[in-house]
Amino acid sequence: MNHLQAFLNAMQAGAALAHRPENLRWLAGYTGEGCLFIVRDAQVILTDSRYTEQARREAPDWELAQVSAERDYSALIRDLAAKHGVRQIHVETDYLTYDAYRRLDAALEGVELVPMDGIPEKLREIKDEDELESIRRAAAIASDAFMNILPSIHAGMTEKQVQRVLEFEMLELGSEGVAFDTIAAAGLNGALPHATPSDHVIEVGELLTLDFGATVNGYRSDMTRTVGFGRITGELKQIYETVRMAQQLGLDALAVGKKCGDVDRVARDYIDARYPGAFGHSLGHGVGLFIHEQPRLAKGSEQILRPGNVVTVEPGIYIPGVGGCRIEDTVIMTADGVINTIAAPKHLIEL
Ligand SMILES: [Mn+2]
Repeated sequence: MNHLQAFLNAMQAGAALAHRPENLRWLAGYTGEGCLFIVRDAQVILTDSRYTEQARREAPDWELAQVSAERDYSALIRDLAAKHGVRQIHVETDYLTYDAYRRLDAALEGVELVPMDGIPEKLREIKDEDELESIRRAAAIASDAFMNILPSIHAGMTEKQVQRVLEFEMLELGSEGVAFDTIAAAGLNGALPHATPSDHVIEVGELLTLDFGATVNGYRSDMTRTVGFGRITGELKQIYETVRMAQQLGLDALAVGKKCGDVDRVARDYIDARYPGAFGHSLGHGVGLFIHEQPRLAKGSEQILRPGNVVTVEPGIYIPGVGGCRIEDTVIMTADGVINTIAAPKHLIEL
């Protein structure tokens, strides 16, 4: 079943207006600007002249409505709603700005705006074969890029320099761009789970955490590796091995039918018993067109893992004044088990 069909079924008889770029791509295969008007017997891309040819190429089955100086988005939507007898229309209230919502509401007199309630996002939790293939390719690019740059990164470089080398390599290998802002955190900066790469010069004896991803067809991958420079002391080594074991326990706990919260607990308990309070964030999250999607491997989550889910497993230990470490893979849930899309090794690499 294609995405549009699944969406129409989930919407039942409802009409919808989609604005979120990721949903335009997911529903129509269209990557330009504009919005989608969707009822069961008509699907229309609304855009301006810069994107009409692109829309024809990317979404040949969709009708096109072009805005102009005389007829803006509000006018086009009003006409479409009237033509199709729409009395109620689902909109992405979690995406539209307050102003955009008010404009729509004013333009659509007599039509009730109702929240779409995350229907596309819910459906997107289960990836189809094409989506999984894009994610696997994005994962392979990121993993290969990491392995490729290891010989050229060394103490004396700054976090920003390592970031540039890594991102360049992912682009060389075919990534459309970075999946999210790369994290490169060395030494004491490693205690910040979401550190921004800085001009900090990496020193011998420090750990460097690299959290990064590639993008293929709009789909993302997510991985983290922590490497050491020179000889790593006992304390940091201990932290590293604890994270590595917790990550393996998390991976081993994954299974279709299991509660997300139960997977989180396995890795969390292992770290909490050794480094209480040092692992603050969730164990993992869904990945797809967004870098953070459902399902989340989070404390107390009752959500059940299903075939086609793609999730990260990324425990970490963060200790102010000491440093930190995180190890992360992106994995695919299948009925027959778990496929780890990240091939890069996880033993402590000392450069
Ligand atoms: Mn992640």
